[in-house]
Amino acid sequence: MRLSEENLMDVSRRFRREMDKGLGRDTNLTASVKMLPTFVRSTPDGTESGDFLALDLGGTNFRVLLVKVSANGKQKVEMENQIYAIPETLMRGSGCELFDHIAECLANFLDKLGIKDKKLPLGFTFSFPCRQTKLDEVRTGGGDFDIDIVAVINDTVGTMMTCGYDDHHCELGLIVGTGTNACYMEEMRNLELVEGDEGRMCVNMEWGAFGDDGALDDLRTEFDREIDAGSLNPGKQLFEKMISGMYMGELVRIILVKMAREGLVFQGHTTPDLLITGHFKTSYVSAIENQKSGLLYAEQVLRGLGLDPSAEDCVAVQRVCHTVSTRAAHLCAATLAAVLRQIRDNKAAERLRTTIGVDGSVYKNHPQFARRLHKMVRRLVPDCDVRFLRSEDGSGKGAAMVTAVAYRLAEQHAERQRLMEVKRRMEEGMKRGLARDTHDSASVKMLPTYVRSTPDGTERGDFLALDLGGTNFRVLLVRVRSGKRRSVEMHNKIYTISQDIMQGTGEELFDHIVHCIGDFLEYMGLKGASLPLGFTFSFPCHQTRLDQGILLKWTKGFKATGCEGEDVAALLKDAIHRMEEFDLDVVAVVNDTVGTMMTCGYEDQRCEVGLIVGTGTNACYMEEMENVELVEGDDGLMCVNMEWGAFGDRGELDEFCTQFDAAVDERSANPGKQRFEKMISGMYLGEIVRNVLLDFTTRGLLFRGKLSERLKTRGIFETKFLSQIESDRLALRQVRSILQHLGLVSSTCEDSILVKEVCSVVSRRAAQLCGAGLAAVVDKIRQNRNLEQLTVTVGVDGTLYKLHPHFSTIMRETLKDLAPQCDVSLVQSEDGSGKGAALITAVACRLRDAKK
Ligand code: 0WK
Ligand code: 0WK
Ligand code: BGC
Repeated sequence: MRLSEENLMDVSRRFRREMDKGLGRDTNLTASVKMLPTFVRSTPDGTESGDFLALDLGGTNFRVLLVKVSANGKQKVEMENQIYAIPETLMRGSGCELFDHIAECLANFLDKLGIKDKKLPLGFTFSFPCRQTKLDEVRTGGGDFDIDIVAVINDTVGTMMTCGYDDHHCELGLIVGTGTNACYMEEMRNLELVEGDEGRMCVNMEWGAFGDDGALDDLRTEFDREIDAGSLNPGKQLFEKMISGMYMGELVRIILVKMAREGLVFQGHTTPDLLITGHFKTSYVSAIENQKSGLLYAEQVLRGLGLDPSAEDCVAVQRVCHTVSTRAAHLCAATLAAVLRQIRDNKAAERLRTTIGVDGSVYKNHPQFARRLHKMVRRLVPDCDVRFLRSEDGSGKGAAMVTAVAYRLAEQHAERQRLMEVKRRMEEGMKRGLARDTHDSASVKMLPTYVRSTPDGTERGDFLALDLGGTNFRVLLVRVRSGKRRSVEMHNKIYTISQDIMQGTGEELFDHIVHCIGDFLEYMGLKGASLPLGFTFSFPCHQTRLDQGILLKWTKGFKATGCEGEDVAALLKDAIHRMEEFDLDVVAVVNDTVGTMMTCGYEDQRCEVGLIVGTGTNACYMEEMENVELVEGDDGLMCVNMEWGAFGDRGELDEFCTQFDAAVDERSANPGKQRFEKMISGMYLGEIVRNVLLDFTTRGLLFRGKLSERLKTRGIFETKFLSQIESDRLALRQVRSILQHLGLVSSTCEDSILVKEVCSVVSRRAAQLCGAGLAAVVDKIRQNRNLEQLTVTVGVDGTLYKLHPHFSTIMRETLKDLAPQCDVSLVQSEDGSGKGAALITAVACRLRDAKK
């Protein structure tokens, strides 16, 4: 029974070979160590939350658990559990009776907690060898069970997950209890039984069966053979029978019987009790090995078995216990060493740093066993830093974690499916807008902009630019220099556009614009100058040439009369004539997305997309002329202003709209219009949050159900509050000060947490929808050019994109996930679209002068 280090190294090598056989598609069936795929692919990432049920069957105790996982900033897990007996008769009776009993225990538990009506997801720790083809399916040896649960896992997997929750290095799970087994995270490329090579999956090794093919016969002793012969499953689980708690005590007993019969102990006497299987409990072994009280304890046990032991007998018994448990610990260390080498080699690491989650009554109640195991592992694999982490919460917590992760992944998958569908519908909407036959009925208008080329560096001159439609109205003077020292110098002044002017008459609006221009020219000492002008007019305009734009409809709260259906360039010229102070050459009317693309394109030639996420949202991009059916000609490119804010106006997004979106739309200035914009842009996010908070308060989930008058006020929850509340730097108490500003003086800490959660859900959805829309755009450009991989730059502007702490990151992640064949750089525009409008004007002037 004593195994040298050389023996153990040899066992370790044999076991590694068995692992390879188990992993191999062709060799798995004959392998003794089955290396079973578990379909557990990821460990908790801290975002899991919810209530989960868990069953823990297969160890000493059968447990039913309720596990509450919360993820408010600091993840927390609360557990309630109840132990139920599994009578021997049921363990050996019919499967149906066993599962009926389990169901009764579950029902009893739910009753006790008064949660019988709640349909909670359940994770089932079923600690027996199971072949799985997916996480929630099992096929046990001899008979099929198919029950509706979210996850079925082995106790080793549950233990790894339980420990992995506190130590992210944990990638192995070890059980040394009634039985023994281990699992670890294996590279998918090595798992031939499962499709795919990416990432890792947890493998339940079922190492208890090591040696069932004779691999350990030279090491198994006559005592091991006797145990096996007397067991319920002779020839099976041979490694387990050399190690685990179900057999350790029995091994000692059989050895003592032999020694007694050979007169080596108890003066050659045996007793009926000593001859009965199972009468020398495994728990005796560790107690007898105890340095201080072991011998005394040995005497008590032996007297309990009807023996009259001498002091030497007790020492002999203690030595036998030491030998049996040491061999068990060392054999366990040998197989663990093989697994550690596998992981180290998988990572091609010089040194492996890892953690093993451990559970089981032998490991926990037999301190010498644990110590010997640690020591031998470190001797067998000196190039691995191994931490052994005792599982204090049992594998039930791990099962709940697997369920929570499965739920999170299922939710993420469903979310991704939804976003993929949004992308697909946007692609469809783009094609409808581009096509002559379907353009009129299309929601995404895909408006030709007559911007066909980007600056070539020869542009020069002074240009005026107006930037209307965002938060600020700007008048700019842009000085463009060409040649080697080409540069763009800008001077600008911001003017306000009051609500009255936004919603007054068109004449008042354009007179105000011209008044601001006059003020700016004076401020710049350019009174009476006649400069070419580029007009960034950030509303949907139908253009048949660059210097004209028929306003299709107002958005973003503008409602000035007498403008829709009119050429805004003409309206501007009329106002200039009315003013009679200066004359301007209106050369270009451009959308802010186009201006933004141009501004960024001046520095980065790859910039072919413009995106605005501000008061409103929209995008433009360079489309193949042959696809722009509204404009004659098939050569080259033209920038298309998508006006994607209107996506959904024909019901494309109905199933993604919530009651809160409907409430915001109904009370907006343009109900039924700009549905995509109303789910994304700064003008509406605050309102969506306010409506959610109203609903939660009415349902008593917030502010103790007390509505404040201020919270009922439309527009009171500004979108900037979302950016503030979600900023990681902002402590909860500052959230409360924003709530107090909203008249919610008695809000609690919990209220602040929930408000923060609502804000992040609303902004996250907005960023994801934007990412899905952008994925459709860049993939369209890639497909236009039949490219496997596209590299492109997107120029971005808008307050929401610039100020929100997480918007850009979430949008970028969604874009990457939904358009993996596009390498997209998102470049924030620092100079605004006015510069872009001036550059477009400069190009138009260059082309015009070239014709003269
Ligand atoms: C506690 C775990 C359980 C596992 C048991 C093994 O929660 O899933 O089966 O440890 O140890 P045993 O009870 O067999 O000693
Ligand atoms: C700055 C641009 C302007 C655009 C605005 C959008 O210069 O053309 O309309 O961004 O962002 P917002 O001001 O609506 O947040
Ligand atoms: C307008 C677009 C504009 C976008 C961003 C939308 O409401 O329809 O023309 O590009 O807002 O400002």
